[in-house]
Amino acid sequence: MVHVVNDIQISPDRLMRRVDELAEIGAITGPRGHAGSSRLALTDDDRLGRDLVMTWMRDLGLDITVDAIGNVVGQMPSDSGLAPVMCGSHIDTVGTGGRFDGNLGVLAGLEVIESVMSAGVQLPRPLAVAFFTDEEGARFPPDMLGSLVYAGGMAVEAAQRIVAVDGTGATVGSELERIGYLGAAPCPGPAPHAFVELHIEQGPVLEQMGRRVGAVTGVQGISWTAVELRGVSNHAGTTPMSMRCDPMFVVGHMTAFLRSVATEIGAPQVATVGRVELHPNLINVIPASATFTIDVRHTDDKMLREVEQRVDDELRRVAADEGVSVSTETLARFEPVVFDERVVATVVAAARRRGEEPVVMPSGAGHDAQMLARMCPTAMIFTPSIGGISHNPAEDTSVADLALGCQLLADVMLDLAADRHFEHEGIA
Ligand code: HGY
Ligand code: MN
Ligand code: MN
Repeated sequence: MVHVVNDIQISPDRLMRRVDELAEIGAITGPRGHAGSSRLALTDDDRLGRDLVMTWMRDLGLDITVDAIGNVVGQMPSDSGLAPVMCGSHIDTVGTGGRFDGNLGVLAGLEVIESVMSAGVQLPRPLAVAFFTDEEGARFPPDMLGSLVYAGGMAVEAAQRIVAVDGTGATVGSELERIGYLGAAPCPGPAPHAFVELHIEQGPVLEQMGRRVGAVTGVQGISWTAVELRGVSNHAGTTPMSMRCDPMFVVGHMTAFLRSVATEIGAPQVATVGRVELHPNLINVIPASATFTIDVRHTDDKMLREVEQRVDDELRRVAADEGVSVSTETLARFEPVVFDERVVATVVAAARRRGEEPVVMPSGAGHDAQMLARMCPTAMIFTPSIGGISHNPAEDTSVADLALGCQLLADVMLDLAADRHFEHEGIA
């Protein structure tokens, strides 16, 4: 069946105006002068970002629901009673965020819906766009928290009890209430007919391969652990090396160990120590305690479990040698997710209709789509990241690639609304 390329034309200018306006909220300037955003989940800046996107949803006349974990869904008015084709992502950022991570998928969804509504196109079922709470998990772990609860992967009461890692004692529930986003809609949310997320790749693959589109097959497994080490604080000048119980030594050893394990295993294995806190954190005091985080990921869960075990064994061995006590807490653990091949094939076909040969690839980063995949046929569209940079104000993608990604989101959503994904056996 020859598909007529859908005649919905998105407006790149309108998309970029919204990207720029949202980026101004929590605006930061990176060390090399790049403009980024810092809107940690459920902070005042996150609230301002939410308010702005909700205003755009209201201006479009969308039916808006806010649920008990603060997820917001804007749906085209429809008396069909049919589940929507949903797109979306997140608008919370890491503390040194860029302008596109998450934001692109939400604002492109708004752009697609506005384009469809202004073209007066009648669809078999409505379209919807969502932003999910706390995708980054940087302030309230785990990541993808809002979409996890939306998909029924965590009870909303348990999620509301999660305490911020910043030592303020704030909880998800107290912050939702404080910023006015403790919504009435129940969790889990209603299953969409299908879900597709447009997102920047946040890595180097598309740029290195000279391609403009990624058809994402799934998301690798993610394991986050917080480690607390307690040693003996002492004088840096008088304590012989043989008498030290130094938690920072264990942190340093484990950081090097993680790098050696990831190097030995090779791609796609990755390992990161992203947060280290020392007490008392003074130049001439052997630390009393150290807390640090371990982020390890792999597309194969068996391999990921092996790495988790090796890391835990080495941590306990080197801590015992150093006379340092260890306690660990799992902050996030998500198995690898494989997206619906028919939706991936729909992304591939849409890209080819636009003259682009996509890279069929897994995602190294976590995304809300990996949670929605528990509820409905789901896939993602990647657009290139310049220099592979993300979680950094220098995060950038060309306007032409952003516009192509948004146009493909429109194409795929219209295909999904007409159930054309069911014509695909798999990824051709
Ligand atoms: O951690 C991640 O992969 C995502 O950015 N939350
Ligand atoms: Mn993201
Ligand atoms: Mn991110």
